Amino acid sequence: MSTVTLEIRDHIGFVTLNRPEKLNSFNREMALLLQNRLDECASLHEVRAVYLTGAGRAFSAGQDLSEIVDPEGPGMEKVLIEYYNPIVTRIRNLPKPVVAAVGGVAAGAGANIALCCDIVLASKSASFIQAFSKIGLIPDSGGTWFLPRLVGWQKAAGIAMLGDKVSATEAEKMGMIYKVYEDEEFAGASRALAAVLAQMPTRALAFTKHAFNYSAGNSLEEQLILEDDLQQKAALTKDHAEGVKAFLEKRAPLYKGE
Ligand code: T3D
Repeated sequence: MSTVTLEIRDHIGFVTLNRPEKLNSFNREMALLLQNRLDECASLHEVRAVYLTGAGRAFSAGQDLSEIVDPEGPGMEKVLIEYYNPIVTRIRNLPKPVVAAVGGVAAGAGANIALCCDIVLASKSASFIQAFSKIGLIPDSGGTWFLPRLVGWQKAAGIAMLGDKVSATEAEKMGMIYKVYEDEEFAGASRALAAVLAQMPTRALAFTKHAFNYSAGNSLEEQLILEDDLQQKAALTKDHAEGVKAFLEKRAPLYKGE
């Protein structure tokens, strides 16, 4: 069985981290395969939303620590450059919404890969752990960039330095994630949300994502110019024309991601 599976249904690319016996911790094979799966989702027109999740009781426990102590293993420098930085960059640049469906523990790089997704959903029993400080490391996979922006400097510093286990409910309260669902509702509700995204005007969502990516580094003036540029592109899409036409005809729009 593949360590990262991709199944396409109803315009959603279901990407599943699949080493449940190791809590979906990343070894080389899984990290490179996730990159390939994300590339497939980016390039296939039929995929209009991505649903990233973990098999079994974890989203992901981050780096497979047994690989790190293996003398034949990749070593620290390679792990970031070959594994995690390309994963985070791919998720942020993927021109479609990426939903992280966190149904269990997300630790270390696993937590930060979830947090770099566009919309993070969690089951009530899930948790997020910046496990790095416990083993003498710093938050990677974009953790030092995303966390302060999501929850503010103080909360981010506490969570990163203490390595606290943050429950899904706390994470939702502090704005770290979008929504928590009761465990028994989680699978259905999170897939339903991805299904809604997959029926939306995909290119407008991609432009929105692009604008968000740049907002952290841009001045207001620069951002207004970027919005103008992207809005002009959005205005030329078939989905925009369909949205306006459907509104005037008092019917539901039928978007095609074009
Ligand atoms: O050099 C570098 O490492 C740079 C890269 C950094 C990126 C990172 O992600 S660093 C952070 C790495 N992750 C961690 O430190 C988390 C380690 N795991 C845990 O703290 C705990 O497993 C959890 C809090 C996530 C879950 O705890 P619990 O009690 O629910 O499960 P468990 O019993 O600890 O784990 C179950 C199995 O998964 C167990 O295997 P076994 O004994 O049944 O054969 C455990 O060893 C394995 N496992 C869990 N996490 C990892 C792992 N195996 C390898 N690597 C892991 N990260």
